[in-house]
Amino acid sequence: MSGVTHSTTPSADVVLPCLDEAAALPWVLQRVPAGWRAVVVDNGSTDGSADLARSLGATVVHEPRRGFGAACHAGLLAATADFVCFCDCDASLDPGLLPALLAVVRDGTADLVLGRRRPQGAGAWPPHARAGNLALARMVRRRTGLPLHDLGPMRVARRTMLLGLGLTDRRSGYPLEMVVRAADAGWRVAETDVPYLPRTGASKVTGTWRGTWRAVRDMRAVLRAPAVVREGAAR
Ligand SMILES: Nc1nc2c(ncn2[C@@H]2O[C@H](COP(=O)(O)OP(=O)(O)OP(=O)(O)O)[C@@H](O)[C@H]2O)c(=O)[nH]1
Ligand SMILES: [Mg+2]
Repeated sequence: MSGVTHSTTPSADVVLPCLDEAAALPWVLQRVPAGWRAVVVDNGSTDGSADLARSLGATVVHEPRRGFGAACHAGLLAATADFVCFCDCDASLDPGLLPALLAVVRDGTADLVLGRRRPQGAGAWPPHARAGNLALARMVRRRTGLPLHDLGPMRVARRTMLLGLGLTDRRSGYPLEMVVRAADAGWRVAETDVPYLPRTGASKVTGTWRGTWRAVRDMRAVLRAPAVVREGAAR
């Protein structure tokens, strides 16, 4: 692996929200593209995730406030690169796929690219989570007019544009709020297929009823919120 960043290689920070993902971290971090920075946002892990991530070369940011959105947003605020990527830290998604997503933003085809999850194997996506996600995607299509099929956590956009969205959700509604506000700001949003693998370690959200219920509650709140018009948010 070379640490040299070639001038044609765009700089990118990969935000990895992390709550007790020590079992998955080695697999995830070794797949972050060479020359890109891994920003692991430790959300109060008690399994040594922060120390492990640091020992594997990642930048570690601490976010004491629990919640997927709190972790993602702390990572966005800590990022410095032109492009920011988001990827779950549970080995369900391969960060090695991110350059293909980034290329779509970089060549000007889209402002935000989402990885559309394509489950690999029976354990990758429980049926209730899949059904819920399909229903959610339908609501998002109706709300935004965007032809989306998934609201996956793997995504890429320009850092300054993401900051301009003024995202406020700090829980499970964060990924949905990002898409809704991007649509309201006139962004072009694209999807790219990505394989979705069974996660490493115990399921916290989609594999549990409590986690799923919380996610649905947070997302309904985002869909009910009135559109926010922000001056200069488009670029
Ligand atoms: N659930 C949850 N995940 C968090 C939090 N903070 C950071 N994360 C990380 O966010 C990513 C997504 O969470 P996951 O638990 O994988 O959520 P999911 O993919 O919907 O569901 P499972 O994989 O079935 O648990 C993982 O890398 C978590 O470690 C938090 O407060 N809650
Ligand atoms: Mg997961």
